[in-house]
Amino acid sequence: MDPKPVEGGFYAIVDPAHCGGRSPVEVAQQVLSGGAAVLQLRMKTGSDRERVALAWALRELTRTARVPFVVNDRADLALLVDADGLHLGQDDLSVADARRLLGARQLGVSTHDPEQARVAERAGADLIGFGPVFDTSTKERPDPTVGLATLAEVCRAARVPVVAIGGLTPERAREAYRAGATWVAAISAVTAADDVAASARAFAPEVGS
Ligand code: 3NM
Repeated sequence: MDPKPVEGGFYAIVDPAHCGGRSPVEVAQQVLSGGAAVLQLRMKTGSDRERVALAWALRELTRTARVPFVVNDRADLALLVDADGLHLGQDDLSVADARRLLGARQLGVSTHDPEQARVAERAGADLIGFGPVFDTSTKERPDPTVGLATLAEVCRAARVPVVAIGGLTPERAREAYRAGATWVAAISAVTAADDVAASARAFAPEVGS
């Protein structure tokens, strides 16, 4: 069944390195039961076989929940598991090359300053990730923190939806939605929380805006 049409909200990212030592599949289940509107797999370590196995497990869960599933970095993996989208970093495939492989699937690009956001949009990104909005210790070697004012500037200029990312908490999510973000993404504040579902719920815009 196709995913439900969604217009924004909590963009969950599950990274097995940030699940508080728990199974990422169980954490993903909790994230979905907390109403995440999108679920992205991020997995920077481990073997390809482990990555594929986890991607399939999350693909099944998201299909049952009718939530779009996005794979980070890897076009081959996105195609293999029939993901709804691919999220690209600045050093990954270009949007044009990813488009050749993925056709109409959603392509997101991580950007870290207004110029990168403009370039990604011109290149045909369907969605722009922008951050880190606040300090984060989840990402190794994060780019400089951009802050809410620059997030608002990027949201005003963009004609595609913007995902705010980096150091977001439920309280800060409210500010990010107010700054114009369509989506708010978080890793540690949700997947490392004691009550994952409750934390996911607290990121929803109807709670937060
Ligand atoms: N990308 P947390 S910041 C994966 O700036 C990622 O593009 C970022 O984790 C960017 O919610 C980030 O735990 C880490 O801060 C987000």
